[in-house]
Amino acid sequence: MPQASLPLSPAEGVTYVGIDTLQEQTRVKALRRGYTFNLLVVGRSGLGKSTLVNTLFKSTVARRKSGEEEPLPSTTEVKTVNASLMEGGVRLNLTVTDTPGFGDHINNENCWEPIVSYIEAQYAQYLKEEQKVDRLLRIPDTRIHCCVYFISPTGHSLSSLDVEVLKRLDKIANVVPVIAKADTLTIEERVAFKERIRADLIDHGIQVYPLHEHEDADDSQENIKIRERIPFAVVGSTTWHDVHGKKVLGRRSNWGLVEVENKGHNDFAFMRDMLIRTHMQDLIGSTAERHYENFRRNKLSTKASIVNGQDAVDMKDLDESKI
Ligand SMILES: Nc1nc2c(ncn2[C@@H]2O[C@H](COP(=O)(O)OP(=O)(O)O)[C@@H](O)[C@H]2O)c(=O)[nH]1
Ligand SMILES: [Mg+2]
Repeated sequence: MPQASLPLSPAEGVTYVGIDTLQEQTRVKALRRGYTFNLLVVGRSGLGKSTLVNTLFKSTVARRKSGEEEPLPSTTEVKTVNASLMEGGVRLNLTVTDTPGFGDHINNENCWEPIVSYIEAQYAQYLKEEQKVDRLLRIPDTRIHCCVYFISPTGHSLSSLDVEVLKRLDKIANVVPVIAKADTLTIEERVAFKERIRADLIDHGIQVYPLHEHEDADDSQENIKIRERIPFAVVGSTTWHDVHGKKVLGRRSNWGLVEVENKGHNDFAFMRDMLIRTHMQDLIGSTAERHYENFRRNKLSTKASIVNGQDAVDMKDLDESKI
């Protein structure tokens, strides 16, 4: 009988199978398909959410057109802004959803419900598509891959509303907390405020992104640096200013200019780099593997117990209204 195993090394002069092309095959396929990345911004009115969304678009979309002014989609009425970017042959479909009006009432009891429902509705939609007999080859992904939570720059600590909302959001999505309007705090105030917020997060058992689970040695080096900076103290602006002949986004006051993308001035560029350059794939992956999976497991086990409990449940009764 001949040997069953094939010698794989071309050096040995025998069959070359080509397993080493798998990586390239995967890469080419991913590039062709492109990526979808969905962000949600959450926080009280007036904290600069819409401004930050526009800043993010300007610094990623408009920047590509040599800093020229580009008409921006309005986020006051339309809550979702969308851009399709193409760079180095990679297509990215970037969507940012704004949640106006959150926490604006005197009684903010359950004010997080519309946000939680929105996130869960996207999971439910995906699950519904996945369960269809004739499934789409590629299910449109509207799941929220990252939720940017805006903390008011009070310099004190997290408010009780922040704690209540964060406790709910961290169970269902990747949460990145940011200190809004960081230009209103001094450097010392920022450092102390960040420390207090980190302590509050630990005290309340709130898990923010990046999570410790499943990270390997390379990730953890990078993540340690990010964790030292979290919550990112950000500044947003959609106004271009001229600095030594270069156009930069910034906020001008009587005492000087805060440059949005200057890492010495605030953490906006750190946040953007994490979201777009270093952790996008991980945010997308962990949403699918962890948060969506939890949702799916809960829904399907509820369904299963309903079916077991009532022998003759019609599958029609288990449509999306119960999901
Ligand atoms: N000082 C300061 N003001 C900001 C910043 N971002 C936005 N603003 C201002 O805060 C106000 C409310 O901003 P907006 O983006 O509409 O907040 P939203 O209600 O959270 O969407 C506007 O006057 C903005 O110009 C910031 O980073 N620093
Ligand atoms: Mg707004």
